[in-house]
This record gives sequence, structure tokens and C-alpha cells, in this order.
Amino acid sequence: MYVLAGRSGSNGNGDVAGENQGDKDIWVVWLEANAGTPPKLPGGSGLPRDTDADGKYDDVNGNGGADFADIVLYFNLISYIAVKSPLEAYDYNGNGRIDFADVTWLFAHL
Ligand SMILES: [Ca+2]
Ligand SMILES: [Ca+2]
Ligand SMILES: [Ca+2]
Repeated sequence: MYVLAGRSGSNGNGDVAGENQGDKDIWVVWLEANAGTPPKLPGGSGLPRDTDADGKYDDVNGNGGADFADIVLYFNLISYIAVKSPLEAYDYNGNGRIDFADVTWLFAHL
């Protein structure tokens, strides 16, 4: 964890304490080393992986490779992924949504 504290010029109740300290508002930001790496999915065996480093996490179940089981898991978890996972990791077709088109994209790109 890293704490980044600094001054802001906000005029509203914008700091972490919800108080306006004028130009001395303190912001605390939680930075994670691999913020873009999505967490393990329910039913997965490990951390999801981007097997070809294109930014799309095609090894959905984290078993080491992109395979048919990833398609099945993605399909079963569409609603979960849409709410809980970073969009950029699973929005394979880049339309800004997690949807069935991403399942078919994954199937076509195995
Ligand atoms: Ca990939
Ligand atoms: Ca896999
Ligand atoms: Ca999509």
C-alpha cells in the first residue's frame, strides 16, 4: 500500500474526512502494484492471465492457458464479471460492455 497525500484546491467537501480544509484538503489514494490485474474468479483455479500480453485476459480461469473452459467460465460469470472485474481486462471486443459478444470473441480467438 502506498499513501499519496497532497494538497488540492477543492472548494467542496472533497477530502477523505469529508471536510473542506480550503487549499489543504488531504487526499489518500490506495495504489496497488498491479491494479489492472483482475482478481481470481469464482470457480477459477488461479489468477486470470493475459497469455499473449494484448491486455485481454483470455485465461479466465487462471489454469495457465486459454482454453474452452475459459469460455464456459466467462459465460457462466458474465453478470459477475460485468460488476466485479475491470472492464478493460474482459471487454475483448472493446465495445465498452461485458456481454455475450465477448464470449464469442474469446471462442473465435482461442
Ligand atoms: Ca490476451
Ligand atoms: Ca484457462
Ligand atoms: Ca464487450
